[in-house]
Amino acid sequence: MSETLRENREVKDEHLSFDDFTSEVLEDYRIANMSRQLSIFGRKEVLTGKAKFGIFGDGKEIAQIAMAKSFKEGDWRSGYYRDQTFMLAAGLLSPEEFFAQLFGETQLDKNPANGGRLMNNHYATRSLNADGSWKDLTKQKNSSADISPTAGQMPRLVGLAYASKLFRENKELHNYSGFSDKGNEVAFGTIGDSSTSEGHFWEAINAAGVLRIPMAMSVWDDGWGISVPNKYQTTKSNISEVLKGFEQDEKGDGYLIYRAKGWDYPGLCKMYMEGVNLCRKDHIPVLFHVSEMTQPLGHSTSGSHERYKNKERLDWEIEYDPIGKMREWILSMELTDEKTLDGIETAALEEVKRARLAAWKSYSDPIKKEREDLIRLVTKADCDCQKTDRIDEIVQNLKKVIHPVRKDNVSAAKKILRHICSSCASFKPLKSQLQEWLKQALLENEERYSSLLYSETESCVQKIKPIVPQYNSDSKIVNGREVLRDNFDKLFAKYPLLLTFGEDTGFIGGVNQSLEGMQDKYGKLRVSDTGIREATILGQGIGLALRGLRPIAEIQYFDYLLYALQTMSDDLATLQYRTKGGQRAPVIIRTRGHRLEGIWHSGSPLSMVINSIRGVNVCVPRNMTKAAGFYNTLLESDEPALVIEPLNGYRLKEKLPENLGEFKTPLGIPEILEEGNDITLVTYGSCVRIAEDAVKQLKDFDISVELIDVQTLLPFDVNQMIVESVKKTNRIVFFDEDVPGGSSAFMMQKVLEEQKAYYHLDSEPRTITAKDHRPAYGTDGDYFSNPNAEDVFEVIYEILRETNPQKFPPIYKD
Ligand SMILES: Cc1ncc(C[n+]2csc(CCOP(=O)(O)OP(=O)(O)O)c2C)c(N)n1
Ligand SMILES: [Mg+2]
Repeated sequence: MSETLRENREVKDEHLSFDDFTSEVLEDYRIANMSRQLSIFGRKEVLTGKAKFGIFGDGKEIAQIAMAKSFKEGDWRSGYYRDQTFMLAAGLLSPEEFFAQLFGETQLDKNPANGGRLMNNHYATRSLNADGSWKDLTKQKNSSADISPTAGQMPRLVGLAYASKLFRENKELHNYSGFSDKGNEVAFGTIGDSSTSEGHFWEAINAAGVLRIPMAMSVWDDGWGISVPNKYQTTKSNISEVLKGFEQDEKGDGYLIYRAKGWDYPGLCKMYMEGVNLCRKDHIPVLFHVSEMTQPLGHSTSGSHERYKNKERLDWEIEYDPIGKMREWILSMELTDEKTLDGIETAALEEVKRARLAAWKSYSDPIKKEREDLIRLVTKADCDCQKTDRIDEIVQNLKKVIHPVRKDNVSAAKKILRHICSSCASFKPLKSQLQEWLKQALLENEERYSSLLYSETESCVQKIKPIVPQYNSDSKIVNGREVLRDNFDKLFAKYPLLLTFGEDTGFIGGVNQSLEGMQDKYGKLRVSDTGIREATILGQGIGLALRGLRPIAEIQYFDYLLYALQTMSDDLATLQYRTKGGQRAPVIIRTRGHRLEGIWHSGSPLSMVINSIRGVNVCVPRNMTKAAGFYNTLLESDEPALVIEPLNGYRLKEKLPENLGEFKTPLGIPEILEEGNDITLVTYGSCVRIAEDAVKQLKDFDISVELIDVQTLLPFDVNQMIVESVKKTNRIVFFDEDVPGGSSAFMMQKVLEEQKAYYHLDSEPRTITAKDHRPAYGTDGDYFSNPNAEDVFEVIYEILRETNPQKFPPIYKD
């Protein structure tokens, strides 16, 4: 055995026999070849029209195989669309599943990552059973669910790695053995070289360095981001070079940074084994920079790389193809002969062809059968109606589609229905049968494509029983912040998995002191300060929640949620939907808003969230008791939520409930705060107090207002009680301090269109909002930018004046 081989054997396992070592290498070679063929055939499937789009992991095979060797049960991946070889090597993907994803297979047993909801190479393992209960995450290898936005995987990676630290260092968590084996899990990240240009990358790298967490980050460096080369992406065109400042110092602080070439199989194996071992054992973050990777098939099926890579580069990519290099290495090490390797290559090719056929059959057969059933249904009747020809034409066209999809069937059925005459005797049963067919098809497709945006388990927010706050004669009157604080105290005691973190959250207990004393009492692992890094504060929450913890991630002010909005919208809000119930992250995002000062503390851009985070509940409590009640509900449920506390309420007096930690504010249930007959006024959050003031002023003028606090915007009035109010008052105004056409318009659409309040209106429905610009500074800036009690008075007075000009004469000059 040569020296190099002996050295390379040490790369693996010193107890491995030569035969075992050889067979492991050859198995790796098989996987690499199979993966390459998957890319080649996958691309063909797109180019021949059987799949819509394809993006593949060709050229990245060998490093991923090496990485997979260190990926153990309980570990987590947060990666991107090049990782098919890693998934194959880790045993988390079969060739059939690869094709199923490419075709858009909706059966979960065939496409467990996403049930046909995402394009190919977007992976996820299933953490949950069908009933929503947790699987034992330590007994399986885990991949968090991929998203397409470059570097979008980074914030969550911080949380996945941070969970190991908590499970190791917080002894109270050691008996949660289904989530972690005392924190011995590593979170593996992967990212493309160009995506390291994103802010999320830098924020996450810094956060993981500060937190000292077991994050094993690999950069797949192929020198390009589509057509844009490294020199436009990275300072010095070298990511590990510029990350040097993060490298471990003599005190042990910082990253271990490793470098290897994407075609160097033994070097990669050695690097990962050493780096991941240290990462796991000592919870040191590690960066693996894998350069000289190739991309033989180009970026994706959308274009060809010959357009932007010159001949020299293309030739280099052929020469340094990692699979070719691995083959050379195997032969140079005399592990086997050419013939055996040829045999492995052929077998890999055959396996891919078989998998492709099987996956296609499984995907297309049910659709073809659906088409046949539809055609049989339509053609069995015989009729001489004028429109029979039109129906025949639709059927003939449907028959002609070579690769039918469900849309073809449903669209044809809808069109045929239009042409079936209602009078013809022989067609009458056909009409009802086809209506029934269509109804069933739409229901099934609703389940396929629109289910599980929100939880559908027994722990969904709708199933948590509300409990009212209880008071007795000597219940204390306290500042609002104390209601929150004392309630959090109960919650930390009640839920060992609960923790909170954010800017100023730990040592001082929050800028508004609603966590005063909590760090002293519950420790730094449960109540902690973070850097100013909103995206990774949220990502920290998502990753922790994915691993079974119950984080409250605090964003200091609502306006600053913009920094985390991409993560909230693309990652958190879509998580359950995009895995079709395979994963969930019931993180609570706690923030405060409404009316502080000026443009960046307006606290009111609700439309910023309600239209971008469907899938996350949005709670807008009017006081701290309501807010505390939301936390109590949410911690019993399995859903994520944003809770916006009313900033000006921390020092307002509230009665301290006796059943702290227990009372529960329901979501989606508005509250009628004042009964009235003339008009319904709908609002939320801090606007409630302004509305109450206006209602009082209007009473003086004999105008009776029914005041409703919606309490949550998502979900919105699930029992449709606002329309009941409109049936009584026949008039409605929606009031908030968002921009015109913002959340007030959202509420209006819900009530007028969904609840059909339109049919009960006697007056024009109105909205009262802030100005288009964000509020100016100071009391006057606020008064002239935001709606106030006078504005509410005037709009309502005007509406009533229209109905009775004598009783309500004009106040101002027109
Ligand atoms: C935020 C965002 N911007 C742009 C894109 C479009 N896009 C997809 S992949 C890609 C290039 C990524 O290059 P790199 O990170 O080097 O990964 P590679 O594809 O080379 O492996 C771009 C620009 C995207 N998905 N997300
Ligand atoms: Mg690249």
